[in-house]
Amino acid sequence: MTDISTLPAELQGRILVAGAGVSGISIARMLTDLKCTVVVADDNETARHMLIELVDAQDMSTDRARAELDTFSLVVTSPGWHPDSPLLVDAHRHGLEVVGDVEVAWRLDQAGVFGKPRTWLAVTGTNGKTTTTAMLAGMMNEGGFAAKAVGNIGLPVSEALNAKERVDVLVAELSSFQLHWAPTFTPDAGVLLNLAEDHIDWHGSMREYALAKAKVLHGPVAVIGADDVYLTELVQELNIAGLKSFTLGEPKEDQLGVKAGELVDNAFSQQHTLAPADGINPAGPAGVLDALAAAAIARSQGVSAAAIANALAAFEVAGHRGQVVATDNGVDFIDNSKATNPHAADSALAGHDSVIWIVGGQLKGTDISELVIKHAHRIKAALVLGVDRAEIVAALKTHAPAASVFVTDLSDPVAATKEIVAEAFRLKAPGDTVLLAPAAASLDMFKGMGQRGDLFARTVVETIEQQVEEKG
Ligand code: UMA
Repeated sequence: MTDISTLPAELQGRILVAGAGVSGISIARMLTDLKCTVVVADDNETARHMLIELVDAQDMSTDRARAELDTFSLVVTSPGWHPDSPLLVDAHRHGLEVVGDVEVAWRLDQAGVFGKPRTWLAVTGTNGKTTTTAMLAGMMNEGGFAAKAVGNIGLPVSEALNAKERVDVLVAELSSFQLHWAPTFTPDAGVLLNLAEDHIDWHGSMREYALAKAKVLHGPVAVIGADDVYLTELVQELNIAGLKSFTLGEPKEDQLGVKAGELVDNAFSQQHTLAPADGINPAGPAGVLDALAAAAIARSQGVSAAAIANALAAFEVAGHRGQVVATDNGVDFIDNSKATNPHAADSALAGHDSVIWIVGGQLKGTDISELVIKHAHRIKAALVLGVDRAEIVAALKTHAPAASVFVTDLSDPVAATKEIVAEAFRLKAPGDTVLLAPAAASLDMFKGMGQRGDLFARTVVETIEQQVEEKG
């Protein structure tokens, strides 16, 4: 059993865990397993009570925790907590350190609490994080490492550290929130894929958001997407030593890229061919970029070209990231519910000539105008839903006047989806693509982007079945 006096000093006192969600449960469990004294605070009483059924911790309301701040030695916040939350603001005022679950797991791992410290490979960026993380975990496993995809992808980092079977390599998908709360976290290798406006309402500005993400570049291996102008300018300013990058073009020195249809590593070896660019799942430039990013980090850890090629051949993209969910009379229906910001919707819209675009939800402080201007020529119709619909309709009227615009004011997820899908069927003609790529988060109406995509797919399939029945 761990002797508590060997833990970092801030973990020896009474620890306040803010949030009883996925991260809160996992970090509270890890800390109580180490015999730390843990109190969990959450605005939601039911969530708190569920947590203490699972974990040997005390729970209290957020207000009470605020009143007792003097009794704590550290606050471990869940990533979704806004830095302006009264509890966190007061904690700072009391001189208490506030960190996230990733930071705590990292400190404990570095202190040797779980045996030999693990290898941490960090993946972040505005889009493509989950796919890249999953690809990289596949490559590391294929290369003979005991690796696991953790973090924002769903499995909390602390759970992987606590797992019975030792995980040697943590392939961590990290959100800007998690990085914001991880002040000293330094991965062995990190990749920043791309940067576009997202979560501005949380971070306060694009720059703060970008700087949080850039924390993954502070370790011995740092990789960025070279085709992203904002990102390349930012890293020039940050002056990061030994930077490597990846591009869809032919690789220059210190780059991975594409040459004669092959992914080529010219960063960790010289013009070394890794795998064919064709056939990568998901198809299209975004998938190739994710594969290059994952390959860069895998190569930095010594994974062979053959292992990378095998992992890519076996890789299948997770749901809601651009699957064709149905085809009807020459019209593809595509579920890219994962496009929760304009940057992701940009990749989803690219490549289609005539789109019936299902758009809307929570814009999170981002501006959709640029996206509408860029794709105006391909938007045949826009079917708009969600809390920020007025702003989206205004952008469409100004920047895509030729597009027909339909708006649903319904907020019930099933009813709104039915209305939108019925309109799509009314408008569609052979050659069109009906694309769910909302450029916005889903939580104003749906349980998450998964439910939004599932409802869309189900409603489309049911409509087609109904039409077949009516004809038959
Ligand atoms: N809460 C309060 N007061 C607040 C805010 C939250 O009491 O002011 C409570 C809620 O009642 C709830 C808990 O805190 O019980 C939720 O905490 P959380 O929002 O941090 O969510 P978790 O369940 O801990 O999940 C988090 C990530 N969520 C967010 O970053 C919002 C999950 O990413 C991640 O998979 C999980 O940790 C494990 O690491 C999800 C996500 O949406 C997928 N991420 C964003 C994205 O991908 O865009 C960043």
